Amino acid sequence: MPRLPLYALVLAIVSAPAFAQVTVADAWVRGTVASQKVTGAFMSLTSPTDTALVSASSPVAGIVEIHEMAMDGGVMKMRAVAQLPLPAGKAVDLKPGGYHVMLMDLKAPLKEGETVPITLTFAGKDGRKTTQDVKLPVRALTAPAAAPKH
Ligand SMILES: [Cu+2]
Repeated sequence: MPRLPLYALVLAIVSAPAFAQVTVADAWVRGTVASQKVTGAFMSLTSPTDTALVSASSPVAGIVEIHEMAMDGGVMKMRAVAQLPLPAGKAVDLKPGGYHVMLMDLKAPLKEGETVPITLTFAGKDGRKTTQDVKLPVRALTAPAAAPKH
C-alpha cells in the first residue's frame, strides 16, 4: 500500500477517495404498498479495483442486507450473503431475480418520486473499508423489472 500523507488518509476514511470510487449506475428502489415491510434496491456497480460490497445501510429501513437469489432444490430462494465481490473493471448488476440490497423493517411506504439514501460499504483486498452514499429514486411497484437495453 502506498504511503499517504495523513490528511489524505483522513479524507479516505471520511469520504471514499476519488481513486477508489465505485461507479453506481441504474440505481433504483422498488416502491411499496402500505403494509409492505420489505423491498429491494437495485443498481449496477463497477469498481476500478478488486473490492467487495460488504454491507449497506439506510435511514428508511431497520435492517439492510445483501441478498442473492439462487436455486435451492428446484425452488428460487433468496439468502443473505456476507459480501458481493466486485472484480476490477467489471460491472456487477444487482437486479430483480439476482443480487439485490434488501431493505427490511421499512419505517414507511416508499412511493414513486421519493428518493432513498443508502450508504454502501466496500472492503478492498487489504480489508480497508470505504463508504459511499448513493441516492436511489423509487420506482412504482409495477415498473418493469429492468429497462430495455439498446
Ligand atoms: Cu432479498
